[in-house]
Amino acid sequence: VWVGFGAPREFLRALEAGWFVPHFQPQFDARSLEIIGMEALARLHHPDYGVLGPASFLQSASDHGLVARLDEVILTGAIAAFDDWALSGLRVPRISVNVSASRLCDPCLIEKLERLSINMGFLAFEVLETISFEGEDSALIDAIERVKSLGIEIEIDDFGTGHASIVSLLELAPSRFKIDRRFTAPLEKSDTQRRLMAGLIAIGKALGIKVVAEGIESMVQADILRNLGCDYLQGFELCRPLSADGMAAFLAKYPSIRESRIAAREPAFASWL
Ligand code: G
Ligand code: MN
Repeated sequence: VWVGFGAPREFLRALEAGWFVPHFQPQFDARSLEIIGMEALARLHHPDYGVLGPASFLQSASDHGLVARLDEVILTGAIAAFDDWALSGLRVPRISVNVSASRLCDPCLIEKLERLSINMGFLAFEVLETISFEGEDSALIDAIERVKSLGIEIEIDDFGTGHASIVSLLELAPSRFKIDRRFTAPLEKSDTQRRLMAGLIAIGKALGIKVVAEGIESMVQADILRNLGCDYLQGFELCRPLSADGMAAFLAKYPSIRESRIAAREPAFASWL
């Protein structure tokens, strides 16, 4: 069993050896089922333990003060994959990368982003809702404004589970927020949960913020969310996270998958409302 990196230098060595790579999971338009974006997810390709998710390394990254470094490696890898797909004629409208508060407030971040001297219009940063957005954290708000001015969009991750208030949503004006999968899981069974989801979606509509529902694990959930007016969907049922190469293969065959999904889905049924 994997016990994590004991020392900062072990973690650094793994970073430098290229053990950390982004995997990718698409976000789909809830109506057309077209791919509208792609979330980059950090994975550790461990030579002994195989492919591991953040649960097995985020704590040691944080203990060793290396979360910002990890974020950087994943961002660079995600941009490289995006370029590779484009060279193969596989068009992806946008890539979303998870960004920690420490990375956002790293004074070098903006410099580095500017040095990439590329059009940032295809890039979004996912910021965890558990980061405090309240007034006292003006450094964070400033950092977010600078990131936005480079053309990078902001997405609030795990909406509904952390500290983000409606006031801070107004202040931040993100392009999208992502409703945590704990709100998606009970949709089929509970009328209360469907009404709650309708309310969360209504917050997005009121504020002009697009809504992404996470953790879609059945097409019934996808149908319910579409009928509730949710904009975008992400989850195992639509596509599991895949390596860059795996995603290239998925992208190539997706048009026909999409056709069969559209043909199979339920027509709008108001009874869910
Ligand atoms: O916090 P964040 O939303 O960034 O978490 C993303 C994680 O959620 C990824 O590691 C991914 O593997 C996982 N994930 C993606 N889709 C699903 C899903 O449909 N169900 C579950 N249980 N997890 C998912
Ligand atoms: Mn995320």
